[in-house]
Amino acid sequence: MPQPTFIVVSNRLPVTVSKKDGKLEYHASPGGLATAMSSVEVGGEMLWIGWPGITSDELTTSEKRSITNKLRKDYGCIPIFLTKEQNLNFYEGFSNETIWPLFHYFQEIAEYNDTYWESYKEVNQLFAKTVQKYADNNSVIWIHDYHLMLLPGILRAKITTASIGFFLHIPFPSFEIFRLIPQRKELLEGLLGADLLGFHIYDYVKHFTTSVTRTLGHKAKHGLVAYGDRQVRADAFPISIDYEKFSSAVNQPEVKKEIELLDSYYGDRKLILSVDRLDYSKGITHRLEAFETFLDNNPKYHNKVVLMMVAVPSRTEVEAYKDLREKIEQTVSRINGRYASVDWVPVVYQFQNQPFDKLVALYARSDVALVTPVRDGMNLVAKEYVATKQNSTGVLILSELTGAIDELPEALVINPNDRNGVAAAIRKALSMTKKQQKSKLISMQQRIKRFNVLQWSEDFIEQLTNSKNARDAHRAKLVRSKDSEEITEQYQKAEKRLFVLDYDGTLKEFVSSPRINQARPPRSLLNTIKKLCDDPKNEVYIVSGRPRSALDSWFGDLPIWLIAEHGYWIKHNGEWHASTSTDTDSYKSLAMPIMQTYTERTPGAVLEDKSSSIVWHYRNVSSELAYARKRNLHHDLVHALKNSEANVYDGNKILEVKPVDVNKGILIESIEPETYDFIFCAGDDYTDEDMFRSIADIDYATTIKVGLGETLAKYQVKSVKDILNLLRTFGS
Ligand code: GDG
Repeated sequence: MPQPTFIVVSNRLPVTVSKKDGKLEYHASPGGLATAMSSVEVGGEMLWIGWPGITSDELTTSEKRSITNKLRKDYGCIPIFLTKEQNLNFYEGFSNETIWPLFHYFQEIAEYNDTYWESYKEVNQLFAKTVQKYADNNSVIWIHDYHLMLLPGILRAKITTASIGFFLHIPFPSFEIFRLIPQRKELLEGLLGADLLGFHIYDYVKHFTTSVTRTLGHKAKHGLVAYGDRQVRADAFPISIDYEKFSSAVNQPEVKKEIELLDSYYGDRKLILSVDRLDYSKGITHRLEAFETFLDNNPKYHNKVVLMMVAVPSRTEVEAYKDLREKIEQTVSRINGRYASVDWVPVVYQFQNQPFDKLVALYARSDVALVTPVRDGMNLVAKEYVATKQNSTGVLILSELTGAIDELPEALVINPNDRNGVAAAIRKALSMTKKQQKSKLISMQQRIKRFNVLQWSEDFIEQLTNSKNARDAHRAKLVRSKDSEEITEQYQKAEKRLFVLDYDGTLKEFVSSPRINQARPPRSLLNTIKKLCDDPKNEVYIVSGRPRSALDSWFGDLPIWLIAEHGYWIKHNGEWHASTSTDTDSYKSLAMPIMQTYTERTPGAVLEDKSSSIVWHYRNVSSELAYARKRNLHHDLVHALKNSEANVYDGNKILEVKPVDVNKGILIESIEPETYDFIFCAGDDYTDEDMFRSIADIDYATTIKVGLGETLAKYQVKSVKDILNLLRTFGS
């Protein structure tokens, strides 16, 4: 088999193309992603697809061709050329004026604009088209970040069995924030096209799965989302840095030279460092104001401390960034105006990107790193600062609203909105002993070193491969024509055959109401069952959660066994009898009033009172309300029934209270499966798993789950239609 192609897709390529005096230039793009990818091994070719940082409006056709050739040949990259307009509406617009602010909890500045959204869809389609040119069903595709949230879904529809992973580099906000975006449904459906979704920390995973459940109504448990015929996994993969690069850089002569320069300029003044892209999520003005408060409260530090503020230009065309820049510059001027003296400027502000050597020298020389985002997916600056401090001292002050806080709890933890708290942390940092500083640094360094960016990418790819293997294993259970022939052959050879068939969801598609008329078996189904009964070697059981009356009215004329209420009632030769002596009244009287109250309070919910159980159906309740009500009802019922003989079961859009000793597994054991030489048992939900488990070791038992979730059954089919087709092969 050919090796899979590994494709990385991100908005920006690791190489940026620019044009100077009519000549094309190629530079490495900033950021650690390229390093992270350098170690990934999937055996086959690796390609990187993305935008090279220059719009097609600025290029001639022959320049585009030349860029395409060079990027492919020298860098393994495939460029996607965006127009100026797409850059404006897709990148600056939907990505950076809608998603970015909202996902960082700046809902008041998020723009909801149809043109932005149309462009976002268009560019995601454009990316998909290019990916499709290079990918096939065997490929491993890793998509990065919030610009491309629709891409997994678009690709899944085209290349159905490729391994698709997605990593979000920014926070996934809580559902209350996420729900504000009008396109929330489309974005989630797009993401769910992936097999594996990576987030920096578990909080974001939880926010994502809650949003899926409450927006789309799909169940999510332990990060696993059951989505159509697939399972999508969401998990935390905290991104890290190239630890080796930062920890060893201080020894390089160029960096040493820069440190000497800083030393000669600042002497023994304390340096407080602030480094970020100029972005409102980074809390830069909060930082400045806290520093001002620190100066107000601590005159003894005047002339002895300098705040070195590096703000890297970012998204300079977006209005909010222009406003922020102005505000920062005004605040810097105010502070310097208030405190500067002939030989002291308290805030040194640089609105420019620093070369790597200078950046590392700043990390190395600074006594304190002041990292105060009001929201940050992870924050790599904090990790880089800690990694650079080899055999030296320094204090990290870190906002509790960054993802990095989980791995760097030894930092002085601050809330960026607490101006006095941050000022107090600066003072504390400046007065900590060298020993205290070292001990904190060492603990943090050990942690980051163990899990650096290479491990991060390897871990993600490994989990992505595992997801694919799990999916393949899942598919391996699907009944193919060869399996079908084998089952029919066993059937033909057998002398005494048992059929145990669940009804709703197995022999008949679910209907929106539990009412009996809608769920009535069609004539074709009755004929199929009748044909099975016509063979004297066959015994047929229809098992259902429904009440006796429904089964009587549907199948009363057929010579079969009927099992009602999941095994509580059994009918043979015209007589119903209960399979247990549990006193149903005692637990029903506890559960009924609670379930009635919830039904009245929940539009769309239906209560079904069976003789042994009570079922609360929420199939027709809006998914958000269903989520909230079901959780609370489950909790109240478990509490009320804790000393009773009944349990609460969480089924397919139902909650059911039923006796502990009634289940389909106990039922099938009572039928004495060992007295048959062919068993065919089919079902679709959690109650049927008890049957599958109870006959799992019998080699002449064929167990089949209808639907593609996890199962103990030997085989699976996708739909009711498939199981009926299989049943029709018997006796024909
Ligand atoms: C996003 C998420 C998440 C900064 N100034 C200079 C410079 N940098 C480099 C740093 C660091 C990177 O830029 C900044 O990374 P951050 O993680 O701090 O922040 P974002 O750019 O917002 O990144 C963030 C990250 O994605 C990864 O998933 O952690 O939460 O927002 O590496 O060193 N590099 C140079 N000169 C500078 O002046 N050379």
